[in-house]
Amino acid sequence: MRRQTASARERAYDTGRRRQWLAGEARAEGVSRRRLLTVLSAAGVLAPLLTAPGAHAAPARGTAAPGILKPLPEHLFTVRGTNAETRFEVLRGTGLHTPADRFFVRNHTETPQLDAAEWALRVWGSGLRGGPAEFGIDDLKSFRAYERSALIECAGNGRGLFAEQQGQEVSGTAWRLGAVGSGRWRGARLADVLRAAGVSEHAVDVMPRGLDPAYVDDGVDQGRVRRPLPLAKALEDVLLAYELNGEPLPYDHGHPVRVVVPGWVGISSVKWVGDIEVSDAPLYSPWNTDTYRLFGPSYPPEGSAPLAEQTLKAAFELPWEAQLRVRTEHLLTGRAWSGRGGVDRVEVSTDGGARWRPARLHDRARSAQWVRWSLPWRPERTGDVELLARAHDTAGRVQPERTVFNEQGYLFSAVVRHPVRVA
Ligand SMILES: Nc1nc2c(c(=O)[nH]1)N[C@H]1C(S)=C(S)[C@@H](COP(=O)(O)O)O[C@H]1N2
Ligand SMILES: [Mo]
Repeated sequence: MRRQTASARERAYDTGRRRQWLAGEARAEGVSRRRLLTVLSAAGVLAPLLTAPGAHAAPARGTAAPGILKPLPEHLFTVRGTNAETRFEVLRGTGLHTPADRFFVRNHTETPQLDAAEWALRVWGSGLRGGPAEFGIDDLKSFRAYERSALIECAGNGRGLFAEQQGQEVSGTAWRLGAVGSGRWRGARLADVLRAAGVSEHAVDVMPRGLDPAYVDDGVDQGRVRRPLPLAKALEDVLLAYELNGEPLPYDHGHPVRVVVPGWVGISSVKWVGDIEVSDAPLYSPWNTDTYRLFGPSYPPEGSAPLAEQTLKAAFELPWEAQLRVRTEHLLTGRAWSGRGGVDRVEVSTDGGARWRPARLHDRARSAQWVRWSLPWRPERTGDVELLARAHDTAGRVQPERTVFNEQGYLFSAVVRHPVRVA
């Protein structure tokens, strides 16, 4: 119930910020005029002249990921353009947290090799009581350190299943379910840093920006990766993390410092953060206007409110089209997770969805974290089968049979039909 209030709050907030924009109070560098007009038409003042943006070409699938520094052996990763997807089967037996060598990478451009000793975070903007403040890595480490276990999951995780399972074409990287990883993050609380920087009572938005190169999409320079967070979330549980699983952050995951926004879509967790604008007026960037909203026939022309919480998913720790031996007992294992509350029930079907059996859960339900589950299965017949796992979360949600279409293929949440061959 509390969470429903939170999403209602998010909608009200979005409406409020649009009004402020119309009053000339918002800033929106790098947001196309066309997109802003669409967003603003939702405030009811401008007529909805424009439709949602056209589909972008899907990035080509390659065997090397330009710009990723860590090794990407084929048994651990599927490379998709500038990104690398974790093969879910290699999470089997890895524990709650994903080892850095198999943590998925989502890069808009390329990993910059930054030197922690030279790095500094600049906090600036109209939402501060005074001028800008700067924090080096030692300053950041002098704040009380917090450790938080949290998933990072791309909003497009599972996107490939819109086509594969629902026959719907969407734009963007066609991930299966491996654009998610779990980390033990250590760092300073963003709230503490903002307070030290002198955040004022008039601040409404906080926008971290990465130090990786500017993102050019279809020939349009969108500037550096940046996305506003409402101040309420920024003060709640966001970290400026400098460690992953007890080690300094790896280059590809934001070294020396990244933002970690528990439970929210991955784009919120800006890597290689170099500055944070604190604003007394709403901020827009292409990452909360053009993308990371839901567009399509079921949504308003300006799209849904900017995406925040993650959805609900379950996955088998098995290769896609795994070969399993007949008349042998197999221990099916997997993980299930939700951006709202935690997962407290997982059911598995080995007959295409006719009958469901409860899986055993190995972790307690926790927010922004997955649970591991298992179920023994002895297939008696040879042939192709689809295995299904269905998660329920503590907010009362359950995975549906289909996900409502959106053009950019975000927040896939339907029960996945995982193909295996029994031989
Ligand atoms: N600076 C910067 N931050 C970024 C990105 C990026 O390209 N540049 N990608 C975002 C997206 S879309 C996701 S899903 C996560 C991925 O985090 P990971 O690469 O550590 O798994 O980082 C987010 N933060
Ligand atoms: Mo993402």
